[in-house]
Amino acid sequence: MSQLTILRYPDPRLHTVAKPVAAVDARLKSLVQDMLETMYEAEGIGLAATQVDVHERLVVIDVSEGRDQPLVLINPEILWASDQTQVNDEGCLSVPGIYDGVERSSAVKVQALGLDGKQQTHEAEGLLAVCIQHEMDHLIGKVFVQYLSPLKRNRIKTKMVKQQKGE
Ligand code: K2U
Ligand code: ZN
Repeated sequence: MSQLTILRYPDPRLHTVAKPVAAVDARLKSLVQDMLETMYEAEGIGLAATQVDVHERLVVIDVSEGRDQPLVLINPEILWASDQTQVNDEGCLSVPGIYDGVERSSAVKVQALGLDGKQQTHEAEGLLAVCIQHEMDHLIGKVFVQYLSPLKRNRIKTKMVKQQKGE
């Protein structure tokens, strides 16, 4: 297993639209393990393949207290999202140190392949629902700061660029 480099906003590669995973094979299973190691090390509760510059429809999530219940979603599709919404403070491993409110559906039903290659369906609410929606945004090239005002987004972009220049 190895730790992967997480792309930092405003890296344009974060805006790549991911393609479907073609096969749940040894390559993919190795990538999943590397993504989980990277997520746990970064103290995240989710990570999308887009964030590690792999542009395939794959996310890993673990919202458990014990950080020992990983959820792997391959080719995830949202089947249903509640009309009821909630504003939650969100962060992102690709936008370190930035947190702001984002409105999302309070509950979702998602279908995906598991690591066994079999179709599975998950009904989620609360933090898991937020995380699933956040990660699936990554797969279509969307970063949570795009829900914020242009003023806020430009300030965040300037801050991230300075951070990466070591200023
Ligand atoms: O995609 C990512 O960068 C992972 C996010 C997922 C996430 C964002 C917003 C709300 C829930 C999950 C990171 O885990 S951001 C760090 C974090 C950790 C715990 C709770 C919220 C955010
Ligand atoms: Zn993120």
